[in-house]
Amino acid sequence: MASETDTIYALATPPGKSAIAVIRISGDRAANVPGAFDAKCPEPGRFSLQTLVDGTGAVIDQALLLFMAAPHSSTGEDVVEIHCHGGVAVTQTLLGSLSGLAGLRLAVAGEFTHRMFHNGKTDLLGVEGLADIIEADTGRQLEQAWSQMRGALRDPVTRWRQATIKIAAELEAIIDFPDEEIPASVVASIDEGVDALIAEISDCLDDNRVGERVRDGVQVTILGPVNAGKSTLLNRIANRPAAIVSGEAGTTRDLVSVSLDVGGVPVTLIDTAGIRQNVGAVETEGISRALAAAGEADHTIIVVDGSRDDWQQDYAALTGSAGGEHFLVVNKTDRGITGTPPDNALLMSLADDRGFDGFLDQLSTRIMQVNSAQNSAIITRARHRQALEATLHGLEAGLRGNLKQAPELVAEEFRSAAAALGRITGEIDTEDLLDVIFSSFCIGK
Ligand SMILES: Nc1nc2c(ncn2[C@@H]2O[C@H](COP(=O)(O)OP(=O)(O)OP(=O)(O)O)[C@@H](O)[C@H]2O)c(=O)[nH]1
Ligand SMILES: [Mg+2]
Repeated sequence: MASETDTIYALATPPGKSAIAVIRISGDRAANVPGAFDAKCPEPGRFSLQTLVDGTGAVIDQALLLFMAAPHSSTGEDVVEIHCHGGVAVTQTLLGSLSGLAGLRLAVAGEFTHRMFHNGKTDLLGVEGLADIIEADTGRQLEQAWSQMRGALRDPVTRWRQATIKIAAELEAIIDFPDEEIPASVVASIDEGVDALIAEISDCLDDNRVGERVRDGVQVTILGPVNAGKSTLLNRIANRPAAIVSGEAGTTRDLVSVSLDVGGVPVTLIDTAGIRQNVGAVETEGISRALAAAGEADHTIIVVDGSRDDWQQDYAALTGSAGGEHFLVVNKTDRGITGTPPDNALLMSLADDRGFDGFLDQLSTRIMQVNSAQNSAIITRARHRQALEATLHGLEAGLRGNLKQAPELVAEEFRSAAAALGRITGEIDTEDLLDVIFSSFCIGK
């Protein structure tokens, strides 16, 4: 990232035409910016309507200016906001003029939030929560992002970290007196404390990845032999003709995906090429994409044509490729069913809509399971999970260690557990993490 002492600016609203656009300026020179347009910098915390003019005295715009003096701003620095009219010429002229001012430069992606973090305005969980608020497409995602901002993970992590540090410190105090035997009561109390921490953290990890799924969405893949009615099912669920349906086997080649909102959980539903042997290069590629999409899925819907003699073999052959939980849809029951379907089969006829409502209920219930387990929805990213797993690893290793013979090794395990917890909130070695996190931000954030 370029120099952290530069004053930075960026359009905070999307480019294009709008009623109002906001340009944000942060840094030591922010308060001088209004003067460059022959306007006055308002009092801190006050809006003021000002006419902004260019070097020749021509009016660029009449805009509301807001000044927030350091440290009472989102970045912790002096911040000026220009709420101007959202025309292309207005914003481009203002941004062009800003680029010509000494000591000012365009912010890089995520730089405002980066300064917010560096100036102690928020921790890493706050930064991630902010990104999630902006990215939220469904109400459930927004609710989760706010609960994250408010400490759903920060609070327990802080508590666990303090408890772990306390245990390590107790041990180190004992190590300072090597000649004395560690009292049994101390050993018991350390073991008890660590056991309790392990139980709580394991419980938190055992959440069926609810938070990550709400944030990232759930992938549902439709898999099956050619002509079984997969594309018909996708269109029925999406309520529009998203995929081509025809009686010709091998109609679908590429993946066709539609986005759905199932009770606030974003769902990507993917239709795939029918699976069959001995086909041309294009269809073979389609089939390998189908199998890859099924492998990655959280839920796979296997659709077979129940009127065909070999549908049970088709089903058996596909279960191994179905990622996540799978369910079986035996379609075309209007033509009769060959053999006895297994108990888990959902009998359906998309020709006359029979069985569709029951199927949809089942699909929603499975996806909503994710939605209803709200209490445990506090891990929203893989990095949280990895850090908690590392914590657990350290605590368990500490517990297994020999407290009497090698207390310093045990203390070291507890220290590493505490460090893993510190990485979640950003108290411990964050530089490498920051680059990963801020790379997902856009300019102006
Ligand atoms: N009789 C009957 N026909 C159906 C039913 N569902 C779909 N079809 C028909 O079966 C044919 C194949 O349907 P598709 O949805 O294209 O099948 P697909 O599984 O996507 O096929 P591929 O893309 O070739 O793998 C079409 O003519 C559909 O109208 C059903 O329940 N009963
Ligand atoms: Mg198809």
